[in-house]
Amino acid sequence: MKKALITGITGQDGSYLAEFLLEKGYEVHGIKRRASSFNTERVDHIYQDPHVENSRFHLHYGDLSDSSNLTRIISEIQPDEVYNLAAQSHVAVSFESPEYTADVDALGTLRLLEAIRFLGLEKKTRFYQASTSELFGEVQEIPQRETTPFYPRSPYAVAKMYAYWITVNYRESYGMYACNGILFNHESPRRGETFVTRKITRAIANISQGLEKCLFLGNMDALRDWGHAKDYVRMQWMMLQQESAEDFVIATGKQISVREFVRMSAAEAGVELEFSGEGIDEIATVTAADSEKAPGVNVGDVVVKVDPRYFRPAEVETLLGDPTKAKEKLGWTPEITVEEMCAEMVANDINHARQHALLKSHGYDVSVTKE
Ligand code: NDP
Ligand code: GDR
Repeated sequence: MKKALITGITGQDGSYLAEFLLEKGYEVHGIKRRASSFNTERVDHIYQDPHVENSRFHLHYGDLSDSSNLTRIISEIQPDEVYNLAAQSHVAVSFESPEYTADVDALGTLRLLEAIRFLGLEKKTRFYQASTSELFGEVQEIPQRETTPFYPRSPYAVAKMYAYWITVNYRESYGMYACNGILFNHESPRRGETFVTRKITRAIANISQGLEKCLFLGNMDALRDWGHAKDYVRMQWMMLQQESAEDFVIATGKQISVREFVRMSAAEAGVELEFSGEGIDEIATVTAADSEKAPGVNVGDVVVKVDPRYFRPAEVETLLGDPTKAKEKLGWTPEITVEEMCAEMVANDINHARQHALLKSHGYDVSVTKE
């Protein structure tokens, strides 16, 4: 039975990857951080009681900032595959906490690679690094492919650039099977609530059910190549099953703006929007609403505004990936379109919103956490 270690198992990708590897028959180990409250919501459904014989799912306390902890965990598990998905993954937050982001996202990767080497596992353990389209930042070529030069635009992206090159360096220096998946944005109903797609689907759902009045966003002109996390974790595994390690761009090859994603999400919730104004004065007004699907909304309501707080000190305006290499060498193509993904996310958030609305109508005090 193959053993995999996933850092960041409690995150969006970690949870989908753990499900995927369990289905493939792996013994799955994950590193979770100590928190003051439970933080395993995304993997609770696959939790297996460690007291049960033959349990194939194990969680270990750990942190990418702690070398001795990582070395001990890897030494105990002796994994065949390590997927390094843990990171301070929020670009805007990396401007607030640049040093922490560098420690975890850049040096954390080095700590894992060095632990594998130090333990003499460099010929046994295969290593996947969660690299990112943010490396392309101020894009030098459209679309972006494996050979496109990097131009990172945030402390997050700069830290991830170190992680990218140290992974290549350990491959070239020590013959390790170590590779980078340069993944473009990928989302799902499990996406963190402060990333823009989930922030939008959640707010639109809440607004449609009368739980919120207005969604505040930053740069609505930003263009992204959005795929579904389920499609992308499959590719993370495929990259570790080749004869030799190589780096791959994973993307859909299509891009839409943040504004378009808002429009699409609202339409899914039965609300038609018209955008007007420019820059910080841009708003979206309801022009039609399905009273059954969206009882909380009326024609004429202004439901989206711009808040400059969400502008970033340096922005990545446009990202569009070229996944040709992944298609030709690995036979990978994404199966879920952005429209299907958006519909799934809105449906999931409307479900939550309806539950909240029901509780509220029965006198319970439900607050909606926002950023
Ligand atoms: P999430 O933010 O959902 O998950 C990040 C995970 O890392 C969580 O499990 C988090 O733990 C954990 N983590 C954070 N800091 C530490 C630390 N110091 N030590 C140990 N664990 C830590 O990210 P995604 O699942 O979306 O992304 C997975 C990886 O892929 C990340 O590295 C991200 O940068 C990268 N990536 C993501 C893309 C995307 O569009 N989703 C695109 C390209 C790359 P906790 O749950 O406790 O917070
Ligand atoms: P990104 O994702 O920065 O691409 O990083 P995010 O969803 O945060 O932003 C995408 C674009 O939307 C614009 N935007 C807003 N973003 C947020 N979060 N909140 C807002 O209110 C808002 N308004 C507009 C942003 O400016 C940006 O242009 C994600 C993360 O998952 C990284 O870890 C990963 O490496 C990259 O995707 C690929």
